[in-house]
Amino acid sequence: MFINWALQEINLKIVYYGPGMSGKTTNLEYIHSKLDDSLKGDLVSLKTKEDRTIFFDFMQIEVGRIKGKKPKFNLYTVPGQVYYASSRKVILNGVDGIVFVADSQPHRMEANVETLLDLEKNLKQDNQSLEDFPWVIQYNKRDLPGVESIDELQKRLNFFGVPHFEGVAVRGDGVFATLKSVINTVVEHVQKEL
Ligand SMILES: Nc1nc2c(ncn2[C@@H]2O[C@H](COP(=O)(O)OP(=O)(O)OP(=O)(O)O)[C@@H](O)[C@H]2O)c(=O)[nH]1
Ligand SMILES: [Mg+2]
Repeated sequence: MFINWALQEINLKIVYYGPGMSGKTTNLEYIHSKLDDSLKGDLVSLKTKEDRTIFFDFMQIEVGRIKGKKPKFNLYTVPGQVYYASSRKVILNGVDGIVFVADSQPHRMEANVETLLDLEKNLKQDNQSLEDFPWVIQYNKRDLPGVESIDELQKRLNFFGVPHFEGVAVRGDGVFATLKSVINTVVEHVQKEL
């Protein structure tokens, strides 16, 4: 969190985290395509020619007020591919809330679990933990055949019982429900600190 007292602005950082190809960038693209121009900045994406995120995607949105101050939410995605571990660490710096975008396909279960452990490890280095951090889960790609059941995903990934959402990010299903939930969770957390 960063407060600009002169402008009465609160900057909050939300990071979309998850394994490679789970749909993190697709979430931001959908949000960007639907929000009114007055509420959003440009979507900045750094991608390979195969459309994989290299460093991060970034956009800023403005919604509501917290104790008279204008909150600006800075949305980032991390690159999910295993070898971008150090980028993920850098992007997590100063994070206020996380959306974990899981891939619902059974063959990605292991990647989901590993990425969640990678996230917890990175938070720990910053003296934080998923146990008491504002975060939510999106089970994405629910449109694909043979996806894992929500029960099973919950058992394997949601060990702290955080809010969870089903998503079909390519169609926008669940994208705003997830965003609203993480924003509410972050705002609740921040209000206690102000
Ligand atoms: N069928 C289906 N495909 C999806 C869905 N969401 C995303 N995709 C596709 O999955 C692929 C990867 O999506 P991205 O949003 O680039 O994934 P990412 O998590 O940003 O991947 P990295 O940047 O490599 O970590 C793209 O081809 C998307 O169109 C979904 O809900 N259903
Ligand atoms: Mg991406």
